[in-house]
Amino acid sequence: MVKEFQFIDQSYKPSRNDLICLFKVSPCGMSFNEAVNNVALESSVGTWTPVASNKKYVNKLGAKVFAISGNYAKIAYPQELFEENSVPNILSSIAGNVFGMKCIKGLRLEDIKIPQKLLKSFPGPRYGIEGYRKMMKIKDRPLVGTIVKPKLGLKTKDHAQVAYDSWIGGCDLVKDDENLSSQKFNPFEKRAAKTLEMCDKAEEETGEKKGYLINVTAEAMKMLKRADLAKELGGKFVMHDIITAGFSSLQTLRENCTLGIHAHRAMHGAFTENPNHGLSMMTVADFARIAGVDSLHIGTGIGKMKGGKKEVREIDEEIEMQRVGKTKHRLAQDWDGLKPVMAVCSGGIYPGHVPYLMRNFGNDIIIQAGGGVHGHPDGTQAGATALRQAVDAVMEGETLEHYSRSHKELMRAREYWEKVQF
Ligand code: CAP
Ligand code: MG
Repeated sequence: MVKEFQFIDQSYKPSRNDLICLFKVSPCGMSFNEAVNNVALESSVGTWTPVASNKKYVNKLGAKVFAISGNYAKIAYPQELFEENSVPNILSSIAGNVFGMKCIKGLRLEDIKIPQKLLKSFPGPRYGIEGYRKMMKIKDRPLVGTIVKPKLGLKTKDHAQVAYDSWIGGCDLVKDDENLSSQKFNPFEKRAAKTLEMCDKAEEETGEKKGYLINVTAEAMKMLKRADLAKELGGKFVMHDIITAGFSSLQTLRENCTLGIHAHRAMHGAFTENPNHGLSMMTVADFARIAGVDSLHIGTGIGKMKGGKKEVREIDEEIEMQRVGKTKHRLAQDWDGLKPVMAVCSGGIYPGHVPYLMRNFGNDIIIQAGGGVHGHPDGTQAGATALRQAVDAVMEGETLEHYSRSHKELMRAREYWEKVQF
């Protein structure tokens, strides 16, 4: 182990061209400085011993630990260390081997700050919030969405019918569940044709724009074929499981598909939930924004999934604002014109949650409920109407209690779920 802390320089002032990482470090069997020095060297140009094959010019690419506060350290990486427009390449350095080293008991990448030139090499969202609003002709209210439930098992005809009932009831968006791709009971091609046909029918009958977020997650070539088919059939959106498929797959989709990209984060909990080890959802959101998703699940602060209000709000700001300030777990970032991503609040949501979500996360969100629509005592259409009514109530400055006196779907939903707490 290198004794001299070659990769620690607290007098170093990071340049505008450095990528900055905020790490929480829990050393194992050595001092904090020794451990963080190892993190810096292993995530940039070094290994456990000096190597004779090294060249002087390589040293300037070495990462520098320039700030240490408690068990947090900030590390600066020259942007030349990374390939432009490649999320997997950056992750393989800053989030690669370092998580498996014996010298740490825990290591958590809390946030990254991306320098301008590297940032500019990424496409960012094609549509984002404004693009979605234009496509859906919805000026300022939250978008109302649902997920077809049960999440797996429905045959294509029934899947399309549930989607149709949701749109007719008042949902703007209907999405596939994260684990529905092209299983035998509901093959992709048939599902795309039937459900987009129902989407068109619902648009005609309601006079409103409707969207189907069809899950194209699959092996890269199959994924692109599916995205092309969705476009051919008049689709506006595709959905992608950005963690299980990976950022390389997401970048392939962004580069080759001109539809709106809805990002699901299934499996993120495997590495975002441990406060002492892994990657924060904030870091995942940074990479999702630069890679070019248009909408991203970020949590709710109130539903069935983990993630407190403060954490979710900070992530919401990170994907929506042009400049974000630093906080304990977040680095300042200038997004330099990259389009804002639409936040998706989903997971155990029902109409009663709507005022909380709009109060805490604003109107530029997709409020999405699966059980909270299809579990309505009067069925899917009434469930969709109740969710839409809840949004309308808040937009009109009314309490749900008062609004539901004249809106029975909402009244029924509130009575039915009023005791549910997560
Ligand atoms: C929600 C959901 C979403 C979660 C994902 C589910 O269904 O379809 O995948 O929201 O979590 O399968 O659980 P319900 P997150 O509305 O029926 O709960 O948004 O936190 O990534
Ligand atoms: Mg789901």
